[in-house]
Amino acid sequence: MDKKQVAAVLEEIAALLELQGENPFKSRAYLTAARAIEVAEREPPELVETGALKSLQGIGEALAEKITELVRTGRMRYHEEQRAKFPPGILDLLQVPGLGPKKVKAVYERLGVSSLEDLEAACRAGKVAHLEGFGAKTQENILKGIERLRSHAGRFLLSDALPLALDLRAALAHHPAAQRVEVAGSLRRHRETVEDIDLLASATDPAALTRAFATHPLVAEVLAHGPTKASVLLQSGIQADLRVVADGEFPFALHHGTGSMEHNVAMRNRAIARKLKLNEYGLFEGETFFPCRDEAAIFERLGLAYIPPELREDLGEIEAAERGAIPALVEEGDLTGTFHCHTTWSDGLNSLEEMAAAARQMGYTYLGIADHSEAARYAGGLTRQQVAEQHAAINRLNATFRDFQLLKGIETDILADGALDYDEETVRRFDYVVASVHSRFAMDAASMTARLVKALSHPQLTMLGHVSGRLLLQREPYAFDLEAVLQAAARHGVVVEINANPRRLDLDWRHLRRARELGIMLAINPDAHSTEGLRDIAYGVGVARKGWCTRSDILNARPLPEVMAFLARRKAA
Ligand code: DGT
Ligand code: CA
Ligand code: ZN
Repeated sequence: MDKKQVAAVLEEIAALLELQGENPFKSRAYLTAARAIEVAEREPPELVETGALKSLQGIGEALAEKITELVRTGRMRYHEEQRAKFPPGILDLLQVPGLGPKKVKAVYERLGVSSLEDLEAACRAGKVAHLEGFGAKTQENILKGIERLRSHAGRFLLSDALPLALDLRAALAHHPAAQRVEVAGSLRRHRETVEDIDLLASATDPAALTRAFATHPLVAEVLAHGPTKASVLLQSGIQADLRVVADGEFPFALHHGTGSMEHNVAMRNRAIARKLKLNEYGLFEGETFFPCRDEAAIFERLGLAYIPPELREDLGEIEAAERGAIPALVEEGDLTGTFHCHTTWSDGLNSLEEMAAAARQMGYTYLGIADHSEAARYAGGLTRQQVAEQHAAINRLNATFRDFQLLKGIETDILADGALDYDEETVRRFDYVVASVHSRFAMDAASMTARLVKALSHPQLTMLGHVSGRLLLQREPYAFDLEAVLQAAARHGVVVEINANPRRLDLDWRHLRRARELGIMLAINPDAHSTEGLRDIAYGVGVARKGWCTRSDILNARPLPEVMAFLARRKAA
């Protein structure tokens, strides 16, 4: 059993306990354990056999025993007992956006609803609106949620697909028959969600390579298998397709298979305007084939500078390439540190020391700690006393570092009225302040906009966190006027975060151009709750690149002295 499978069982138990109205601490314990397993450095079987399981944060004797049973036998009796208390479809109901365990419990107990189909029928019959605590509006939202759930079905987070795609690519690239192997499709373009994994290869023996692909250990089922093509279903439920072409065709097939469709159409039209034909097999004038070594050569043939895959969305990249105006996109290696990270002081899994060590290993010269503020009780928000203690701890650690520094930040809740947490004096003690919405998502657009704009006007605010509140494939952004919020951020000189957590990727790349137009400074933050979470920053870099950002657009791509000067200016303002 791998980490994800173990974590999924623990998460399911947490949900089932909540459905039974058990003490919330009990189900929280299972969620904490799931997260500890996910971020553990070792795989579950090793954790079990070495006895290291119990030393993980949040896993006690009883839980360790249950997890051991699961890892050794593939089953956990306790899990099965909890499952047996409900019909199997009930867990699907929890996937409906806005339908928490309390509401699921109500529709199950009072209406006998135990599947998505039942729920939809009950809503359409108007029965849900009559339940206490529901109403017509909730019923309507549930119907919308079911619809959204169905339209999301079959899409995966970039972060679920990319590591698998890279594993497959590496395995294929090592095969003796392989010449070139690349990930194509929406993954190569760094879209936030993807439908499948597209792989493209050239090989001296295509059949041998497709065979290696179809028999890879990640594969659960072979859907189709020919000499130059194969489609498989991976154990995680994601489909992966491999196409193998002759090496001379590879650049054309790669460009075509990378897309987007809209970019491809624009490129094909550009070729036609030059009396050429471009398709997945080549670039032709009449019957004459123009060999191209790589994608850059194709672009060059069409009078264009190389267009990085992230920009291929037909959003002006071809015009820019024609003018030689493709920007030098920011790279992960440009980042000097980051600002929004949690530790065991609030709801993070690793200590200040561990987070600092991990950041230094990544070559950062600073790491900004921004634990939750007092209002975020659900996440162990810091009291004023704890703020003082954490600052003392940071000072002690900083005294031991050379060429590295922890910064004292905070992620303060934006309260319902747009106020920030803490009194003026406490707020001034931080090097910087990130503010985010964590509660009361259901306000109408006008109130939510006013709330955000009010928060942005706070003189001590440095940065706006996860702007839209969306959770990809799970929760839509709250209703608000993004343009008004961006304008307020620009007016007050507030930095806007690109939250790199792969479930958020918020601000969305589609809005980054507007943010830059308004002169807004951006920061790429992992919102890490563990040392491993720091690595999520790569997804944020992908978003920044998709949004045409260069190094100069990103605050944490500047050297520390400049960052400190920026923060100090902000505080003095
Ligand atoms: P996805 O799979 O929904 O996440 O998005 P993509 O972009 O990976 O789409 P996919 O896998 O259907 O196709 C991969 C690429 O192949 C796509 O980005 C563009 C290209 N492609 C596929 N079908 C067509 C087509 O009918 N016309 C053109 N011009 N290109 C296509
Ligand atoms: Ca695809
Ligand atoms: Zn947050």
